Amino acid sequence: MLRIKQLLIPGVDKKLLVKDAAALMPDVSRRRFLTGGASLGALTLLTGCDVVDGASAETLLAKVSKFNDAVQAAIFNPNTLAPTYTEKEITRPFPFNAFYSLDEAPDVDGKAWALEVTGLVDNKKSWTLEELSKLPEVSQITRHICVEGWSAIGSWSGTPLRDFLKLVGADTKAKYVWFRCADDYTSPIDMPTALHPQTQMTFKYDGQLLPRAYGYPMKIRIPTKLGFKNPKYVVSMEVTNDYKGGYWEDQGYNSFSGL
Ligand SMILES: Nc1nc2c(c(=O)[nH]1)N[C@H]1C(S)=C(S)[C@@H](COP(=O)(O)O)O[C@H]1N2
Ligand SMILES: [Mo]
Repeated sequence: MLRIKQLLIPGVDKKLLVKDAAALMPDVSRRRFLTGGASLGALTLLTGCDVVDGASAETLLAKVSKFNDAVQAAIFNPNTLAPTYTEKEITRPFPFNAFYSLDEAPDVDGKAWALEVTGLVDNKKSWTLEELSKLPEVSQITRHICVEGWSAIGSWSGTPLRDFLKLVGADTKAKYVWFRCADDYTSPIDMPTALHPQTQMTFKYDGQLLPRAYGYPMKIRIPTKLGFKNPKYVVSMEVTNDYKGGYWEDQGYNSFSGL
């Protein structure tokens, strides 16, 4: 089973580190950090400083202690961009993760597959992979941060979700876009995040057709959110005002889980 286990920083108690960092935060950041689950992953997202990859606990705490009003304002701006990286920084091989092992991952037939678009949209229809492949393509090299305590840098290409939502006439005043997946995974994304410039309908990984491991034929890539809010093997997208829950959200992970 190719599953990445939590890597602990030698000599550092993860829980204590998270607690120490929280204590250093200004009130607003601390509140959001605590309601977001206060995990090492959330700390990585908040600081852009990856303890798992070898930054020391001191480096991380120094960064947190420099949180000031400007940092705070940026964190709560829905247009804050996640950091981007160079080709050379890509993690190889990129990890696979799901609530099961790789051999159990959905084996989707791209020719039979279609993306269902429903809910508060003018144009309710299903989109074939061929139709979707004609949409404009952009690429990003960003860090994926899993709440379980690992992170990895990868390269994803596809169409900005906000462009697609405009194309289908989505009601962008609705609260959520709710995704369902071929493996029965689900996740709701709040509308400001769905409209974030880096939120992507992804069809390629590292310049190649999205491999089965990473969500063929389509995943949603959201670099401003923790990994579990990046649904793979997506089969439907619903624009809705109802909170419909999600696989990890229903098990107590905070639905916000991001910047
Ligand atoms: N459909 C589906 N999407 C999913 C998951 C899953 O189990 N099923 N796991 C999530 C979690 S917890 C993580 S960390 C990432 C892992 O993505 P990767 O395999 O591309 O690294 O997928 C997310 N999206
Ligand atoms: Mo994850």
